[in-house]
Amino acid sequence: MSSTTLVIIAIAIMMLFSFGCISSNEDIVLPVQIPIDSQTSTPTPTPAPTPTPTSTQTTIPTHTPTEAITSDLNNDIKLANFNIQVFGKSKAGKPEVMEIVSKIIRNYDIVAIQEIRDASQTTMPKLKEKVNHKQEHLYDFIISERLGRTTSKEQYAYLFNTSEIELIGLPCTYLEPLDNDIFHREPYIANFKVKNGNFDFVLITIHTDPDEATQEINNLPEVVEYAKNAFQNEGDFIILGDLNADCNYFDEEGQSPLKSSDYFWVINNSIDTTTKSTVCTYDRIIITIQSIDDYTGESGVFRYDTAYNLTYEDTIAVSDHYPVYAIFWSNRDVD
Ligand SMILES: [Ca+2]
Ligand SMILES: [Ca+2]
Ligand SMILES: [Ca+2]
Ligand SMILES: [Ca+2]
Repeated sequence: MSSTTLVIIAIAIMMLFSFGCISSNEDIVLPVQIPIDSQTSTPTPTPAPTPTPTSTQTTIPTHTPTEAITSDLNNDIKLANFNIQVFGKSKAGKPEVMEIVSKIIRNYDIVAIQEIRDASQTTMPKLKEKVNHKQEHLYDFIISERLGRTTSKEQYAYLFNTSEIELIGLPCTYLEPLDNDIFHREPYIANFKVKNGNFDFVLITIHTDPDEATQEINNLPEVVEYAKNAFQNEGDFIILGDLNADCNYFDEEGQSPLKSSDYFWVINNSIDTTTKSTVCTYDRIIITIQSIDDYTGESGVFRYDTAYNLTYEDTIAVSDHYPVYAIFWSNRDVD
């Protein structure tokens, strides 16, 4: 056998065993199903509204938050995370709930969603239709496979405004090492880029299992390493999700590998992300240090109950979580 033949066989074997995310490559044809309404309709995209004054804001000292507020609308992108508690057919059948969820989503350019429980796979298409509201908006979504160790499966989704954000590369769920079942629901990883600027970033969303939240949170740096390997040209990695990162499930003041100097916790410990009586910072946005210069310094929890003047019953009918959000510059990226 010639050495050339051996090399060809070796390459073929490597290709057979390669798995996981494929790094961004313009030649890749995406197998993910993204029905693009935007190609068939040409309404003028409506800019996302500015965050309501009812939102609690946090700042980091090196940045002035007022910059974000006074900036041109086209110079930033609004990212949010929302656990829409048991989001499935039952909730999708409640128009008033879907109305509020849609209204919340339209405040942001991209939203990571957790706790989709929907064997029928009809809830996210229905939400997208509602968000787009007769083609006035151009949102689309990508969704993970159904994940979980038990028969109760959950999916993650990213819902994004296609006039502002585009998907690049191939999304994937984190592939755990053999014989090391760390995550109940493996994080969902996807690479995006803003259309009117140069900010590109990888999102990593997770809904941790409450009972094993600490272990799962402490293993998230491994997921970031995996994502860095999959998207080698990227410097900005953003972990966002319902991490259950507080109260009985996680010591938010304690040590964690995710609290190393490589990371900045955008949503700080003082924020209450629960709609019920508990005061817990379960939902988080955590960025790699390379993203600090892309972060405007503006973030917080979106109190949709006060923003939309909802009763307690109407509020908890939507979710037991509030969304959390962070705003990034669309044109200051260097990596
Ligand atoms: Ca697992
Ligand atoms: Ca970047
Ligand atoms: Ca807290
Ligand atoms: Ca960056």
